[in-house]
Order: sequence, then structure tokens, then C-alpha cells
Amino acid sequence: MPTPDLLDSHKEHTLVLIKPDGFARGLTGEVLRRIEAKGYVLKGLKIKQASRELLEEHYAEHRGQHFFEGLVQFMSSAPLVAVVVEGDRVIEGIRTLMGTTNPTLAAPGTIRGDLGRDWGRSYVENVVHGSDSPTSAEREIALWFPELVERS
Ligand code: ABT
Ligand code: MG
Repeated sequence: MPTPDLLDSHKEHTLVLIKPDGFARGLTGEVLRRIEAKGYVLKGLKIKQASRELLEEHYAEHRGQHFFEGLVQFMSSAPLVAVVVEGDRVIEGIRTLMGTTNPTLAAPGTIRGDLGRDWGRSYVENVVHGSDSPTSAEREIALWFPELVERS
């Protein structure tokens, strides 16, 4: 089998997840459309039902918080779409496109502001995830797309 192309380590990358709520609502195309229309480039894409183990790693910073269990359950309950996106200042740019965490308060024009809402559940359903810093991006991409990252 041919080796897949690895990410160019000189370029900036971020991890985007179209969360189970976004995928189930058929919003994958709309989210990807916005990312591509902004000018960023998709470098990896997969549909996946994430394991509890993967999500506990992904959300390690929230371990011990009251919302952790509900969050991991929601995120592992159904398939999601994981995407690696490339571009200058893409980490910051995707956070701006997404809007703030709480979809009720997220500004109109953002993904969460336009497509998300409160559904009265104990966990937040906000359609998308985007890495929040270069350190998070590197850690999260290695977790979700080990095949795109050079093993050292
Ligand atoms: P993610 O992109 O999912 O990481 O969201 P964001 O970075 O905007 O927000 P953070 B703070 O990382 O929250 C991660 C998930 O945890 C949920 N959460 C967070 C709560 O339910 N209650 C809280 O008090 C906090 C701080 C929101 C995010 N959810 N999802 N899905
Ligand atoms: Mg976060």
C-alpha cells in the first residue's frame, strides 16, 4: 500500500471535528463549505465513531470536571467527522469561524451562531470543535490522524 502523504511540518494545521450533533443533522457539507470558502485547505478527512479512550485523551484537560462524563458520552455516542485543516493562522481563523462555545450566545455569522442552539441537554451540543492553540493542535492531530504525522 502506498504511504499516505504526511503533513508539511512547516505549515500550520488544526484539528476540526464536526461533532455527532452536527454530523447527524447533516451539517458536514455546510461546515466544510465555510472552511473551504474562507480559503483553508483540507488535508485529512474521516468519519469515525470515537472510542471513550480517544475522547478521554482528547478532552484530558477537562478530566475531573462535572461535565466530563456527559461530554465523553455525547462525543462517543454516534459518528463524527474529523478533519485536518491547513493555512496561515488557521488555528485562530477556525476559532473565529466557529464562534464561542455556548451556541445560544455565539455571534450570528459564525458556525455555532448560525447552526447551533441549546437543546435542553446537560451537555453542550455546539456542532464543531477546533483546536485552541498550536500545542493542542499538534497533540490532537497526532491523536486523530497518527498516519499523517511523522513518527519520531
Ligand atoms: P471544543 O471545541 O469542544 O473544545 O469547545 P471549546 O474549545 O469552545 O470549549 P471548551 B472549554 O474546550 O469545552 C469543551 C467541551 O466541554 C463542554 N463544556 C465546557 C461544558 O459542557 N461545560 C463547561 O463548563 C465547559 C468549560 C463544552 C465543549 N463541548 N462540547 N461538545
Ligand atoms: Mg476546547
